[in-house]
Amino acid sequence: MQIDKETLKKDFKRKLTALYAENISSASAFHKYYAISSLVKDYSSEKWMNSNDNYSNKEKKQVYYFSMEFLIGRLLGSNLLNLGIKDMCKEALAELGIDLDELLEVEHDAGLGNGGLGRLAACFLDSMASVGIPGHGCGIRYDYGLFEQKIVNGYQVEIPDNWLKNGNVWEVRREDKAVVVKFGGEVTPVLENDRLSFKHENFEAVLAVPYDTPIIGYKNNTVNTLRLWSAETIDKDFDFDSFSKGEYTKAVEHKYSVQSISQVLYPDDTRVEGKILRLKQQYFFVSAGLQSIIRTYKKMHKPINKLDEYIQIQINDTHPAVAIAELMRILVDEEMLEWDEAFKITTSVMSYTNHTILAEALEKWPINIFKKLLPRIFMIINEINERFCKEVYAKYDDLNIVHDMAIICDGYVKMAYLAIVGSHSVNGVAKLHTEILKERELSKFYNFFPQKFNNKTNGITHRRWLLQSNPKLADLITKNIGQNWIKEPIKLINLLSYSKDKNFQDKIYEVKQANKAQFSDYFKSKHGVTIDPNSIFDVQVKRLHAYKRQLLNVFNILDLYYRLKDNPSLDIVPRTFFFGAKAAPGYYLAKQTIKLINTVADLIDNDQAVNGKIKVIFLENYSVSLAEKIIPAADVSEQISTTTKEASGTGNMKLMMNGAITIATLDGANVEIRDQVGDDNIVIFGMKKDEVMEYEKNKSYNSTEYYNKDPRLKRILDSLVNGSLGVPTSEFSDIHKYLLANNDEFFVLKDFASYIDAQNKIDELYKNQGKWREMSIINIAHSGAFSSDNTIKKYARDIWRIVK
Ligand code: 26Q
Repeated sequence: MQIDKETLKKDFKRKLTALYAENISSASAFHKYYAISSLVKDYSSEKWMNSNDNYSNKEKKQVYYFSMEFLIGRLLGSNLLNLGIKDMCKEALAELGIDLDELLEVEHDAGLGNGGLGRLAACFLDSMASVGIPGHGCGIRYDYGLFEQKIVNGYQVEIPDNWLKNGNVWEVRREDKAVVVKFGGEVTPVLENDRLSFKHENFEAVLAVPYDTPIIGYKNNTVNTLRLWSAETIDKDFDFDSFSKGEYTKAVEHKYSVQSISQVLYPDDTRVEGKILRLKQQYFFVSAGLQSIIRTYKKMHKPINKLDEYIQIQINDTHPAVAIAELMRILVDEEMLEWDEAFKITTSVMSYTNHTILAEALEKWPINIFKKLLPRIFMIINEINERFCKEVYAKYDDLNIVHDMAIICDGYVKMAYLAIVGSHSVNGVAKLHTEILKERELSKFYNFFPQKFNNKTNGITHRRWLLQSNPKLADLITKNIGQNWIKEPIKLINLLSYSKDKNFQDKIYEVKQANKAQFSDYFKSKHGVTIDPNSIFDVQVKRLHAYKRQLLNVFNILDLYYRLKDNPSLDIVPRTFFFGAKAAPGYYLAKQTIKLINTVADLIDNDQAVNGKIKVIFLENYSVSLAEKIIPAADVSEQISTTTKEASGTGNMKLMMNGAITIATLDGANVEIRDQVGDDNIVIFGMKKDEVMEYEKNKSYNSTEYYNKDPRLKRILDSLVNGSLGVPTSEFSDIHKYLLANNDEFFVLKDFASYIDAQNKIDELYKNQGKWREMSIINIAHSGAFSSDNTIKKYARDIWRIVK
């Protein structure tokens, strides 16, 4: 379907009237947003249907990305862009007196994720559709996404994110495709025709209803599907049994208990708690997803033992790892396959991506909880475990190794081990991360299954993170190297020949200044606060975690503040330090760090002595849509995690792609960014991998030594508890204690001096604008290597065995 401006205008007016019985002059911005979005969805429907038909007619191999999180953000802008009708639509609406940009701002973010892992899933969906891979998402349609953050008196306050309150225009409810998921009850083996089968009784049956969202590829007619499952009671509103017995409260209680399964995203991405509801969420969407995949597969009339030739499932961290046992259940109990054959198919279908090496984030479930909620699944995992333990014993003849590798051990079911044993591929998300998994965290599994381990460095979609969010830069690039980079992002490398071109450097600077001014205007109108667009925009945006070391950033700011107080004529380029970070609601230290950032912001604001040279801005409610505003305006990208702790990072790639210069430790994908741009175009500081590992092994770090040795650190740490920050002395005593009495787990004090040097180097580099702009261009030129299109092609080739 070819849409022109006049058609769109006509369609839009008709839509507004059909939906709301309104015309343009009477409709609210939200109604106009909803009408245009509904129209965009109409325009994509035929492509969606055709893609589905094409996949089933041609019997194409389908990939399913199973994830507890999809951090999509807004869809109107990216859908218009990918359909190739954005400019036309903007003009058409302008002719009707409507500003498209205003409508884009009305859309509520789909915030169904915590951070990196969920956003990666969203970038992968965009890339799979855009490179034409039949790849779909499978997850949970949470009623409430990640909480909205408000800052009250410097503290984080969480507000529920009721993102569906005005409806979600993009989704289609498909009640005709609902399936039943069973929890609890008892399982008894029965012998039938010489074969053991398993009778499941007294279970709780929950209805899983899918809501589908089209995922539109970039100008290629491909439309894939994100299928999110919602939990409902089978007989809709209440349990009629209880109702008819007069037990009214019980009747509605059941309804609420069922609905609670898909009610809310867990907002914690650090410490895993053995919460039964979370396990219920996991099995709920995994079982529903697999049932629907198998049902579709069987419509093709292919033999079940060829499943792996047509279906591939990627599990996003261990959260959906129970899929391995659920597929075994379907193949053995329902499709009547023998165990060995079923296991061969299962491992050939499944692959697992690991996103973390922090021990406290590795999922394990107490046996008693697991067994009670998923009795048959537990039996299956037990069987997988027993067979695996036998193999390990046969190979090593050593019970200690069996103990270390057992899936069920010490009272727990270990999901990472299940994921490894039940998959044909285990990948880390950056070279360094994969090395650490192989050498340390999962070394025993690597020795046992070396062929399964591989690296797939993360990526980001350059369509959202450059083309859409930074149109000025995108236009400038296209003017100079043509538009091929949009379909082939690696072509950004052609910018290299302009890196020393004075004229182009000036243009790059103008774009950055325009983006900074635009952000300052936005911030002024929203918060009434003035930001100097001529200051360096120094940006640290990511979840708040001790290992990400927002504290180190704050300490540099405090040190700079004291230097300015001691010497008001200190020659530095004015700098604005931006922080955007949500803390898990139960993560006390992270929340105190937010209070500290805001306290330092106030201290500086209220001090004439620093003369507007530095400013601290806490960006409330950091989210995908806010990221799209701040990243194009960033000069400096803060990637300062303790080396070995950040699996990859993806914000680092977004910022680089927008021309920011990275100040970083050699952690996660920062290493690969350094390898791309070279040491001269990134500022590296801090401990290296071997050093961190050495200290951890020997337990030889003593933070107090650094406090005693470095008067700058002494002054900063003392200020936390001596009242000089303008808050009661007790306010930050726990941060103080964490760093000194508890010995600073993430080496903030140890890396402090080298970080300060690196920050001084940033200041020097910025003063040399020729050099700075050249660096910026070199970074943009190399950022094509981090397009998730490249990443996804590698998954397709190496893991999913898709030949294109
Ligand atoms: C697990 C169990 C119970 C409750 C919560 C969780 C949970 C939820 C989310 C555990 C971890 C997460 C999210 C992890 C995450 O976002 N990891 C990041 O993944 C990115 C994409 O690979 C990497 O770039 C980051 O380095 C990594 O921290």
